[in-house]
Amino acid sequence: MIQSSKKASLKGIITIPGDKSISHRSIMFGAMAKGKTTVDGFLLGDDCLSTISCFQKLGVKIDVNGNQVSIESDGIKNWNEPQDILNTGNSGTTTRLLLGILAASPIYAVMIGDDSIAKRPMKRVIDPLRQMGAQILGRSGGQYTPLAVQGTTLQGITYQMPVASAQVKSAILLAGLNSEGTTIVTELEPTRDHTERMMRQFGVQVETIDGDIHLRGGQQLVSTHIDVPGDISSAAFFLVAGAITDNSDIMLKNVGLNPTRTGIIDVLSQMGANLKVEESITNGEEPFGNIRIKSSELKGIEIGGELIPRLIDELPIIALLATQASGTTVIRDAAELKVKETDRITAVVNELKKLGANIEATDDGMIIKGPIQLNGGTVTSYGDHRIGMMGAIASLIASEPVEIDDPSCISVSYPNFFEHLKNVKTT
Ligand code: SPQ
Repeated sequence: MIQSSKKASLKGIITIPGDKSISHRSIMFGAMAKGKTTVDGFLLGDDCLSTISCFQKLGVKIDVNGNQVSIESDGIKNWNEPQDILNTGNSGTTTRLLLGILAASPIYAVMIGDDSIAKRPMKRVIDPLRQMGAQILGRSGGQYTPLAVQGTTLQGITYQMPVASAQVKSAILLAGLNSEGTTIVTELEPTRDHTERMMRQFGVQVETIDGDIHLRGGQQLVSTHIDVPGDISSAAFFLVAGAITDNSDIMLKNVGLNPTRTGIIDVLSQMGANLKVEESITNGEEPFGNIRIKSSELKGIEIGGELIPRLIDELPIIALLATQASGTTVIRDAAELKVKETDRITAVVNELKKLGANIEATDDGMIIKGPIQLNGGTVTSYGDHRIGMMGAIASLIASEPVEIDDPSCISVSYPNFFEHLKNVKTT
């Protein structure tokens, strides 16, 4: 796909599609609860459709009508044993959270994903689940998919997390919910807390005491209604696009503003971006609001520590942002980027270098010097939606056309990304 080489200005309004993390969890919780759960604002991205298909194979009735979804279940204890393999596609969230759920269910199941999932570490989830009594087999001694799980009765665990990962935390909590005794999780750094918030929406008591998450097993979920706010990780591409293009002024509506996800707003503010969070409303457990962004003069900053889990998925687009900031931007403490859909440190550095950026990889991040005029070229997405979208936004400021080798991967998290881009592009 060829993107235009004419420098663009962006004007208008974009309503940001549903949050991927919350959409996955709405299906999982709705499926575990007895009764009917309804969801508004569901993200119809490929990853969330993989989650739906896995739970349909467990006998859960799921109807999709536009962005509205209804889930009817007899509860986790009454799921069907699937005759077919559960295919989690490209989705790490589906694979790891489903594993935690199945480990404490009465189900035997086999899970597989795509080539990217086959390379992503599963031991980080399997280790604590095994400590709870889970019976899981996986390739290379339980490190990779395909995974086979024989659900059984588990015991709660007290677990100190060795990595900052919402997926590991969530897999343990979801297993803990259906286990005997209490589960206590201590995080390395606070990560996105959508699982804890959704537990409360389904009537489960979960408490954070001195930073530790305490959950009593055996609590019943009460089916409910979930409103999914827009995904700030999707909004991030347009926040950066608005800041780095000339004469731009865009309003992003319905953006999730959960404080465990708003690191991108902190970074843009620290870099001097012309941005305003217009309002913040809480509907249910998740806050959301509108963000207005205009063309900005940016300066380089240091990004690391507790900020990293609050913007981990935004680091590819933040790297592009940093190429347009004056001075040096240092991203550190982000080694987790190496185990995402692709190695995002290598991918970002290679692809932005191709376009002429001054960027170097480090062991746990990158160093970027700016501002620099980007050239055209072909951006390889490595099948990673966030690298593909980074390339598309780079095309707005490049001097020559930018081609993206496989834009189809973007549908994993933002199926109408190109339509939204076209709607706000004025030149
Ligand atoms: O689901 P998946 O493939 O892992 O998606 C990514 C993404 O870029 O969309 C990561 F590659 O987001 C993860 C995120 O990085 C979604 C997530 C969640 O919903 O709990 C948590 C983060 O992963 P982790 O490994 O830090 O827990």
